[in-house]
Amino acid sequence: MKQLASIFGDLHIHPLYPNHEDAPEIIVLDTHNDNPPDNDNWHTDVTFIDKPPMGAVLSARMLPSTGGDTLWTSCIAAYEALSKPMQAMLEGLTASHDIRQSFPQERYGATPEDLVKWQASVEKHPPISHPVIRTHPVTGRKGLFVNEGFTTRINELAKKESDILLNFLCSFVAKPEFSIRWKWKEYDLAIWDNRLTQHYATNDYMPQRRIMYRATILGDVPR
Ligand SMILES: O=C(O)CCC(=O)C(=O)O
Ligand SMILES: [Fe+2]
Repeated sequence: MKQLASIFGDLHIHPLYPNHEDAPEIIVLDTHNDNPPDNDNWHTDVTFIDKPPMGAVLSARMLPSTGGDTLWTSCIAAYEALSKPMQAMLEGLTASHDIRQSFPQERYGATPEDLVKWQASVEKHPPISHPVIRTHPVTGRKGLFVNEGFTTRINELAKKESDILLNFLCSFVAKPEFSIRWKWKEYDLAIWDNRLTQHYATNDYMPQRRIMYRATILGDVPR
């Protein structure tokens, strides 16, 4: 899996998710009653760094008897469905992305040992700005580049304006018209372009266990 992902580029080592003992580039998402899922929100992976991932590879290693589907949505389709005045208004705006929005201290810094790791990760990853409308570096198509997982603020707007607009944009991308839903079979492997997509891991299988491995491929600076 690591070799497959490496074909596309350098791999990211996640600062907070547990990784595989033999390969730090492989994230192990092992969810069960004592470690409930936290990817049940729409997000683009790792937008809290200056070069967010261009893609990721996800492999299903242990599945619940039902549930645990993953959905992906197109931020290009969402952008193209916005009215022209809304598209024009968003052009040129930037937004802040913060690791703490998806990796809060309450969960990832709960023990003294975790807290040290969490504090170091947060220090290493201060909030970062990216354009609200991004152009895909390969296709040249524009798409929405804000997500519920990490985006905290549209920088140029008043806080209340930003809150309302982010709320709208982050729910708009989730429309079924822009999305697909994957029902996993064991050892299925998904490869996605993370630059202008978001995904959502459904949390509907507790108290069953589900294990996924992820490799994350570094990308370029969003423009
Ligand atoms: O577990 C899943 O289905 C997806 C989890 C996720 O958000 C990810 O691997 O980036
Ligand atoms: Fe994700």
